[in-house]
Amino acid sequence: MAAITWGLEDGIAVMVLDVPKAPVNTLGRAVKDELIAAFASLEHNPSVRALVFLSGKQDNFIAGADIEEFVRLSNAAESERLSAEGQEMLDRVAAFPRPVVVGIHGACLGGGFELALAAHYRVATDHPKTQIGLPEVQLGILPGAGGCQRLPRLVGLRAALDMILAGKTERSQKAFRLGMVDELVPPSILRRVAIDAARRMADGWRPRRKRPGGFVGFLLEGNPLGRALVARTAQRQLAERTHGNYPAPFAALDAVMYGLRHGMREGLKHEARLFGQLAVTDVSRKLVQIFFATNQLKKDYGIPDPPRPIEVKRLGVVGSGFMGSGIAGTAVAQAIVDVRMRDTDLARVAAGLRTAREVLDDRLKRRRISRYEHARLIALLSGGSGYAGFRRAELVIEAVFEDLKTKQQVLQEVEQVTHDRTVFASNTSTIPISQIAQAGRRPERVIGMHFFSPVARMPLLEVIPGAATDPEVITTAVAFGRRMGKTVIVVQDSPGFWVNRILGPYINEAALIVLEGVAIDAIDSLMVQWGFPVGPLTLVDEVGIDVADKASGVLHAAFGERFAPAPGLATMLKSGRLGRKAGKGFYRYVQGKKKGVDTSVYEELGAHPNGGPRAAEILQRLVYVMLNEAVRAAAEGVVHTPRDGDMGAIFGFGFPPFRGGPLRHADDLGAERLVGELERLAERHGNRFAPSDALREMAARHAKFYP
Ligand code: 3H9
Repeated sequence: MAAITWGLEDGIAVMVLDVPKAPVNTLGRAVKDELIAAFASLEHNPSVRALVFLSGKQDNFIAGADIEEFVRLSNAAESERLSAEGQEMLDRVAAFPRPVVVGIHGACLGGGFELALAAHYRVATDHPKTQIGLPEVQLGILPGAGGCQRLPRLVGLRAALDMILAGKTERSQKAFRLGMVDELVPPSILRRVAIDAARRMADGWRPRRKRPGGFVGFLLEGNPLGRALVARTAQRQLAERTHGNYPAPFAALDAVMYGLRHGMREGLKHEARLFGQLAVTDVSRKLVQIFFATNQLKKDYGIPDPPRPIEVKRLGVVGSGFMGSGIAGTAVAQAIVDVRMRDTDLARVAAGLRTAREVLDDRLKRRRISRYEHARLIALLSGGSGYAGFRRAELVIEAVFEDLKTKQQVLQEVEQVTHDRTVFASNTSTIPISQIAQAGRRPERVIGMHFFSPVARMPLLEVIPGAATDPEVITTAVAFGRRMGKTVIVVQDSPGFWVNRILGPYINEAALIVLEGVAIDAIDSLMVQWGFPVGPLTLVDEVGIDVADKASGVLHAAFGERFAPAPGLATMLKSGRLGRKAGKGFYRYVQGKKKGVDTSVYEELGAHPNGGPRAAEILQRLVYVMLNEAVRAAAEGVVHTPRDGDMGAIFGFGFPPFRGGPLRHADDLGAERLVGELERLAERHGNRFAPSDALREMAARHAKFYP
């Protein structure tokens, strides 16, 4: 079956791309060949006055080049060829002797947008599904089909770098404002408007585009000196953002600047060369694996033969503190459900509703929703000091104080006011779900949904079935988590679940290293260089030292000495040093802003920041202690697959994506090497480093997590 079909409508060739049996259009080799052949045959067709290019998919224009093809590329020369062929195809579009107009509805990304850029006029729908951009650097590559050349020429250097270097995708309204598309229309008239534009262009009309970047753009970008300044600034910002761990944005910057200096032809060649080098890097391979793992997780319910989830239309949230209101606000914003909050007194409920509303205000501010949508969503939020409004809820999430008795009592109250099929989810981070469920009449309807703070921003959700949980309850929790925009992993009901279990030893080790005389910010900055978004001590300040202490107590009780909390943390707690929320932790915070290390903490801990172990040793201790625990927990079945474990760490606390996750990183280091190094660390620093049995066994069998 052909992917491309076309028909002639009154002198306008209307070409439609619809890759058979594929959920989205991609530009794989076969499609490219068809496209080249179609353009070649129309070039010489005298009846064709102009061409309109559309997608036949319902909500997708083109998702880009076929990423599956990259995985099969084995060397830089082959990858360079792929890029050069993509460029040739789009040159054909650009050089088509009659006007080419694209009508864009749905995702128009990567190679898809590069095709649109090669066309002569772009009409896009104003629908939220229409997302336009060049996300390539997020896959560790660069726009390799002319995107690094054509976008800066269309929208100006600064706007193009802003898109390309961050791998940004914009909604069509913003894309229109930036000049990435020429016209914005409702979906129902896209085809007609595109054909009209093609007809007008065939009659000689040409769009008049404003100078990209305006007057300042002209001053800054219209001469080599100005451009060099823009490039230097971009380079500096990239170095700050990536710490040199991600080569793709630097290469993309190089491709853009080279093209502006040496012209389009040479620019394209350089772009293809750099694409070739990037596509076979380990970083790109890891990022592509994450892309596919994310897609697999979207369909995986964590159980065999998953039953249909219950469709949640009404959500009850018990507890209107920071977590409860974050859950409520995010549920309204993302899943667009009716949310009823409940807390013990009305003042708390009012505060919770205000915080929940902030999630919506933020979306309005960032123009993610319109004023009208904002008002409509706010109307979905309500609350009270009783359980009124809970009767018809399909799902109730509790986010009350982290205490078994309190949670059990809430479960009993909720059971009294809801129907038999209502799912009760606990947002506990430490308490076993089966213990909470014991107190209820319907333990099979109880499950854990462990969100991370702040809920609106943190992308992971751990779903934890208890011993008696019904499969339908699992699928309902997973499906609702996805509707809330989360990446969901289903994990075992075991202390700390997955994320806190592997995070615990890492944070604890960081605190021990402070006691050995290393400066707090030195430890954090080392781990940021290694690829984490924030260091361990900043992270614990964010989470709350009281919260971390509670989790650490649970892990210590469950797993013994290797989780023994670092001495000194209890002292910090006693003096009210709870982290960011208290204005002081390892760092000081003034009006919510981090203001450097709170040096008085050293005194409180009895530490002297005057040396301590070397950087390489610190790094090894922090990373290896986490990997050891991750391997142990994975072997216990805390996660179903290594993929879940790695995605949990990447999305849960920002394990460096370019390292692929802790289990993939353990594979890269090799179990034998890990065992050897951990034994050495155990000799010097204590038994907490002793390699787990699981790791020893892997080493003996030369086994890996991934094939
Ligand atoms: C590029 O273009 C390079 C060029 O510059 C130069 C080349 C020379 N390839 O996410 P979904 C699959 S790089 C292969 O669930 P949604 C996806 O795996 C590319 N497969 O749908 C899934 O498969 P399955 C730059 C792809 O509606 C299915 O389609 N482009 C591709 O939630 C459905 O996907 C990107 O990085 C692809 N390009 O979201 C965009 N895209 O059903 C990547 C999708 O077997 N894609 N699939 O699991 C996306 O961001 C989202 O898929 C999209 C749709 C927003 C398009």
